[in-house]
Amino acid sequence: MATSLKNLSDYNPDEIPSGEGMKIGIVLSEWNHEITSALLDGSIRTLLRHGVREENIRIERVPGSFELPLGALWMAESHDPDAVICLGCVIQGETRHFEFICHGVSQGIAELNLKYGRPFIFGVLTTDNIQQARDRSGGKHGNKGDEAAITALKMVYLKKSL
Ligand code: DLZ
Repeated sequence: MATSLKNLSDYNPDEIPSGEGMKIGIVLSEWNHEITSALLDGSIRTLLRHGVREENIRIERVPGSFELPLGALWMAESHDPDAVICLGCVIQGETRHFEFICHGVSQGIAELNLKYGRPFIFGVLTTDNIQQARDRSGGKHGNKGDEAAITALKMVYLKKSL
């Protein structure tokens, strides 16, 4: 589990399925925008690199990570993508708000996967501080946006190949 042992952008490109013909939705939380826009850049760059066409990537924004599950549900219902990538960043504060947001968003996204039978990817950083988030959004531990995009490609491919 420890991302300090793994670079989130470290993968063998030869093992990644082609995204040609795939439609991908991305739902982006506006909270901690510096971080989430870097996650978005990583996801888009990775999807394009692996053959997803720009016109097949649909991006919508929600106010905070807590709104990601509902934004993702609406994305799935209105645009019918093969997968929805949810990008957010929750940073620990002085109160228990962090726990409630993390629980809500992780549980909500997990439920969407099973309810809709399609991949809703958990691309949400949950960190103790802003430096840990920077390290994981294009810093020394890579970019979780890359990881989320790769996960989407692998899951869509798995579904199509079954
Ligand atoms: C309120 C709040 C706080 C304190 N911190 C974060 C955060 O670190 N990351 C994030 O994505 N959103 C945060 N929010 C906003 C909530 O996700 C949500 O938008 C509000 O509680 C309104 O439902």
